[in-house]
Amino acid sequence: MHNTDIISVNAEPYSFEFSPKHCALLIIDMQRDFLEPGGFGEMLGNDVSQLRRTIEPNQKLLAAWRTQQLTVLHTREGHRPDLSDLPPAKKIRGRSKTSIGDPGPMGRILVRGEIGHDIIPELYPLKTEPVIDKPGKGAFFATDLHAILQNRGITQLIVTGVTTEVCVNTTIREANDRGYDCLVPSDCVGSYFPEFQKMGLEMIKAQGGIFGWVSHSREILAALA
Ligand code: TIU
Repeated sequence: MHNTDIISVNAEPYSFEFSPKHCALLIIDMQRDFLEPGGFGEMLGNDVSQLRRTIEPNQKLLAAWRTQQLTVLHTREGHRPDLSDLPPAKKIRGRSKTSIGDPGPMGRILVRGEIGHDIIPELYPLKTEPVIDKPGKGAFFATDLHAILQNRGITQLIVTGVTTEVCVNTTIREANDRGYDCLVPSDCVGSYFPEFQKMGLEMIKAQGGIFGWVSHSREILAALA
């Protein structure tokens, strides 16, 4: 493959054409707090095994992006240790006894620098891959993601990670309004709720691709090969 090639991926609602040089892999919040037992996700009452099936397909896609020396970015949801960027509404939402900033089994929950806040070892970022620390669900809100993408000439995104209807969907909507094309491989995004996984993907590709495209990682890997 040459970086100037235009690649076509089988997708819905129609094929996704992309220029690898201008297309980044954006991996959302594959953090221990969401994917491992004892973290924030499980604390909210969720079954983390629903998310763990996304690890292997993400590893394959990440390996392909690295092999082709294309842009990879990672995000993490979390807050400053002094919690000055944590909205009080987010802190108290859910009326849980334990909430963001409190001690948990993997350090303080969703606090930057804690073990639980970091990315799972299976998908750990390389030093050359920007990590975007975000206080919200969307990766563009209160971060320098848009500037980093613009500086690299990125106009298209393959968006993966967790969870489908929360941080992945919010980020895709933010990206769409900023002019980016987004493709979502369904096997590389996960939700704690099967019905939200299904509808979260439907909502992206409905109405002629109102927010973007949906495909499967095997289609992206086949197109890249
Ligand atoms: N709870 C839930 O589904 N998700 C989050 O809180 N954050 C992300 O989606 N990353």
